[in-house]
Amino acid sequence: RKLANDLRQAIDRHELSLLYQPQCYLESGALSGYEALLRWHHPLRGSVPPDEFIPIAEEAGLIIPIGEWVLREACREAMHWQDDYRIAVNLSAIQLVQPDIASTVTRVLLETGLPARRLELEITETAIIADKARALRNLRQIKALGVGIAMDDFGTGYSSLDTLHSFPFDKIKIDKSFLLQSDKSEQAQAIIRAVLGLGQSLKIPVLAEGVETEEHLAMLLSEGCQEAQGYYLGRPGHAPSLLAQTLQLG
Ligand code: G
Ligand code: G
Ligand code: MN
Ligand code: NA
Repeated sequence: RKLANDLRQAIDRHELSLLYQPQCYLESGALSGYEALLRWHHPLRGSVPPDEFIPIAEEAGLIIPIGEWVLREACREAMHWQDDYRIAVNLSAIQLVQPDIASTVTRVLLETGLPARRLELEITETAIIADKARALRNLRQIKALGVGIAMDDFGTGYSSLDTLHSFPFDKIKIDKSFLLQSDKSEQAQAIIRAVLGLGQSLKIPVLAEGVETEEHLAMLLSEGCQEAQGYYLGRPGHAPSLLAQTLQLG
């Protein structure tokens, strides 16, 4: 309860910020884009993890203004980059079923000037299942703008295959838990291979999350995975435009 009240003022008090984690093409090793990851610095508690405050924001209805802030901030940041990398933004289930979500995305793109093709929205299966008809209608409208739609945390929801069947996703993100367990679990390796095969059959590029070692990277490359993200490739960090400025100064 208390946290929800504090969260209500977090935007105005500039306590929210975004970190950016690189996503890379495996074959060329080139950067493909960044995922924006929300952080909250609470004045007394310090850093509160998103796993903790996003559910609170969702319950209190605050995910609507916070989510719009994230979207605008991420698009604005991406406009400062020299190259036209993609910016990936997580969308909560609550945002996804708002009747005006497509017009919110349209407005933010117009306000910031970001070309639609540079934006990708990451949606979880659970988000779609909550109100499937409405979620799919909104996703179609957003996709029609030219915005990419990625299925996030793939393999952890309860109806992965049905969800893939319902909507033409532009990307599948294999949940990091599979790669993290793959060192010790042949089952986890088999699941990764199966998802890569699924992506190939459906002609949907697959991004593997949780790449923490060189071995992970080598395995994904040999199995034909298209993209990767993880600590081995880069941790979530400060805005790339700020880094570029620092490099120019130094
Ligand atoms: O960055 P980190 O691994 O701590 O993120 C934890 C979880 O919070 C992930 O599931 C991630 O998708 C989610 N998350 C991070 N930023 C956002 C955001 O801006 N909006 C939503 N809805 N979820 C986010
Ligand atoms: O659910 P989503 O995919 O949006 O969450 C991304 C989260 O995964 C971020 O909070 C990020 O900090 C975390 N993450 C990114 N790369 C790695 C990694 O290599 N290992 C682990 N353990 N977590 C990661
Ligand atoms: Mn994500
Ligand atoms: Na994920």
